[in-house]
Amino acid sequence: MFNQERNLLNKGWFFFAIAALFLWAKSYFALQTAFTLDIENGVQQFILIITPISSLLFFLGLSLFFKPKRRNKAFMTIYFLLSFALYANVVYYRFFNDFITLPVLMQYKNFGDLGGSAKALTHPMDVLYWIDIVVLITWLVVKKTKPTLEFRKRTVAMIFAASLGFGAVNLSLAEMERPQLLVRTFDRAKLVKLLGIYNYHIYDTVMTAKTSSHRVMADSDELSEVLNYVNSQQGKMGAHGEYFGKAKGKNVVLVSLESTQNFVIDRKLHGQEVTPFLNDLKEDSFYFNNFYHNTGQGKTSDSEFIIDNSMYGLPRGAVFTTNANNEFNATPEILKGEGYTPVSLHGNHASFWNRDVMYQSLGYDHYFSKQEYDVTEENSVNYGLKDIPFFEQSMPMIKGLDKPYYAKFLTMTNHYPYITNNENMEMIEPAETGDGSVDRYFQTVRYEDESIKKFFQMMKEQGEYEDTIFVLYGDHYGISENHNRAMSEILDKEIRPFEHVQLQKVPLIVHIPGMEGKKMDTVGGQIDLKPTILHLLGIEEQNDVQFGTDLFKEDREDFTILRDGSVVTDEYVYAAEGEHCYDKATGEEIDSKACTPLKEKAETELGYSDKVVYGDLLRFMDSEQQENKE
Ligand code: GP9
Ligand code: MN
Repeated sequence: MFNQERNLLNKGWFFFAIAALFLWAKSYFALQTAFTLDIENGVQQFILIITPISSLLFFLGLSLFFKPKRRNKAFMTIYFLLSFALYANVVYYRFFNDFITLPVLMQYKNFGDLGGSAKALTHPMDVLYWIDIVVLITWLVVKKTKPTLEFRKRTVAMIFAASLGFGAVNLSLAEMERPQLLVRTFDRAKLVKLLGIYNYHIYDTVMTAKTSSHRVMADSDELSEVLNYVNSQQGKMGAHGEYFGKAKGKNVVLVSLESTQNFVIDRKLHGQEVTPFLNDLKEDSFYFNNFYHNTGQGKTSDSEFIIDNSMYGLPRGAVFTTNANNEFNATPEILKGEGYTPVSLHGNHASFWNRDVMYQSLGYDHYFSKQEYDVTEENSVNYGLKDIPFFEQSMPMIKGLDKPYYAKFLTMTNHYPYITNNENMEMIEPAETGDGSVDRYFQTVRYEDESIKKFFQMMKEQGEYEDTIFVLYGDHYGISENHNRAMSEILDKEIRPFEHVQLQKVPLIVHIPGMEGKKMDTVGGQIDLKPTILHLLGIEEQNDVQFGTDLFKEDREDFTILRDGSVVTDEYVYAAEGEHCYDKATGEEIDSKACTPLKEKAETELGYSDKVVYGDLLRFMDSEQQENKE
């Protein structure tokens, strides 16, 4: 028989190792089977294998700091909590197709939804998530003599060193796979895929703590200060454009043109137009050729935020992920109050950019996301559904809506790295700069243009066109500074900070059936779309924090601020990076003093906007309005 001393089952380290193995196995099992993580390559597969290790060694290791008497209990409690976190996500995912976040945990509503169907959401196979706990407890009880968890200091140090090592490898591989993963936080599925479920929760906790501390410190005086600023700005409040009410009661269709910059409009490549349909459309539309995106790291989600709120995105991260539970006064919510049905349509996962949560805060009635489209290998590329099938499949969805609707269509195919996966998609030869992304960009833009053409055809054929106004805009740049060499070849000029700022122009086409087109030179940005749209529909804003102005207003100030602090007016271009000041008409660099007031205004305005978002100041709006009435 075994000597007690030699029996492995009595060894603390053996127990620890087996438990860690169990926990790793079920975490890996969950990552593989319970969530849809779209593993794309061998590196990601490898990440998935190692990703639970660092955090489970770390957390289980914490139990070793307890007094020997308490250690077993501490160990099992931690083990149970980790298992519970894992299983809770598995069940939550079955229902919401998303991962739990702390703010969501605090929103009892979500769990109310879940409550009724919790039973239906558990499967017999789920026993696998719990059976290990039974085994471990039995082990501890049966071997009650001395299943010691007595570790030498050196062993403890090794456990934490291993945790750190695995964590570092995991993080650097993740960063390689998705640069700026932690800063941008665009997608929980991506975070879980690249960091694992436990690290994801640590990250989520830190983020939540950070944003909620800002919120706690804020008070309503700060809101008054911001309102004073906004109301003192020229032409902000109650200033109507010439077209006020001209589209009263019409449906509104917003089309977000993914990564579409204005330089593609009217451009020819190999003698062919890159955007033949948009070029035609703009002739009988209001076409704004001095229109800029104001987005930051939140990319598409920032553009959505800016357009619906007339406030800026954040200097770091995306409002959609950091402050999704704030109080807002967004266009969808306002329009809902006017009898509209606000919806968003997009062929990517509902949780991407936290849209599923944020859309509720913005007042959308429904989000038609990937789940509701028929997405196959063939009809998708890159992030999801290709633009043409996206518009085709969207038609019955919007036809089924109560009118009038406010429907936002987010295109996706023209997204970095600009991939086509079928010859039919390639309607123009790529460019020949030798920079693959830039070269292919023209092909995917051309494809996007075709999809918009089809969309307009279908809207006409199906009788949706006449009663609808169309607002098409580029969401943000597509070609970053990393591609300046190729871009200077395309544009046939050097890309200085001046040209860089000018490249942040995106197309804006406002098409109102039955109304004649006009080229609009006013300098503006996405920040101006909320008042512009509301005014077209004849809706007055209330006492509201909005930083933009109606683009149709005759004497509006030609002005827009980019998220990096750059400013464009009719006279000047101020490039924040390197603090260069240029004469807008000639592109000549001039004395930076000319731009100083612009620079200061940008800092003030962006600062106020950030204050509102970080402090969740709009929650004080009701009391503020009350005071104003008195
Ligand atoms: C994905 C799409 C692209 O849903 O919005 O996001 P982006 O990377 O452009 O922000
Ligand atoms: Mn985008």
